[in-house]
Amino acid sequence: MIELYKFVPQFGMRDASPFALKLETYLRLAGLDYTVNEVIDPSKAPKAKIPYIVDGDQTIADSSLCITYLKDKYGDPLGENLSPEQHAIGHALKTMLEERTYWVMVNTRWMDEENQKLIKSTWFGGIPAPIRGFIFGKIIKGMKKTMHGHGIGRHTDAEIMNFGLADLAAFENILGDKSYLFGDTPSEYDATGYGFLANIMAKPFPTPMSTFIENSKNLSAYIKRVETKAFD
Ligand SMILES: N[C@@H](CCC(=O)N[C@@H](CS)C(=O)NCC(=O)O)C(=O)O
Repeated sequence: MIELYKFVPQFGMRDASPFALKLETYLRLAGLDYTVNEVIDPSKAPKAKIPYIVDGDQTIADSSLCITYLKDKYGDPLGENLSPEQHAIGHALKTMLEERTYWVMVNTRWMDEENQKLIKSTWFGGIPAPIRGFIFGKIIKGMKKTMHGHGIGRHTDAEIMNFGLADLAAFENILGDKSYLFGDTPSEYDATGYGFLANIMAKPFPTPMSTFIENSKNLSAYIKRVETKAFD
């Protein structure tokens, strides 16, 4: 049986990690049976990041490597009817969401002082008070360093948000009026789309990006559609 290691549900979200939500959505859409292990501390994960899976004697860390493994071992029911061009577009969209839009989310969610207070008292609420501030402070410092190294952390909040809004506009234009990115049936790229868009809509963190999704002709309905297909 496949074991999925993901975070404890948070902020009304099945998973506050878009990568973990993407992977669980993929498992559901692909019709694969799995069990869930909820992780609190990612530092103990094989690559110190969530999600990962264990399947028999195999441990695979990184949502995309997990999906590649699952497709190789169990088949690719979500990708077999896609053209090479659709795969290429899906790949580009997925990479945009994971390697750039993600950092816009990290900036709004973790660098804003009010959000920091909320995360510290909820997600980190189980950690005893004397060390909670120390651990949380260390995490924020590490994230700032990573964001600076990545480059995104060198821009103003407004510039960063504009990157995110441009990404959402690109996604919206490719989705158009379709039910899913490539027609009437979901593909693995919709698992990524859902993991990220649903997380952008997480209730305690309203941003211009969540407003963009609310005002979009199809994006809110798309989130609901993928969620229903995968989890209902
Ligand atoms: N490329 C990885 C990214 C995973 C990732 O960044 N996970 C974050 C949560 S959203 C994490 O575990 N961060 C913990 C840390 O960096 O300490 C994937 O696709 O799984």
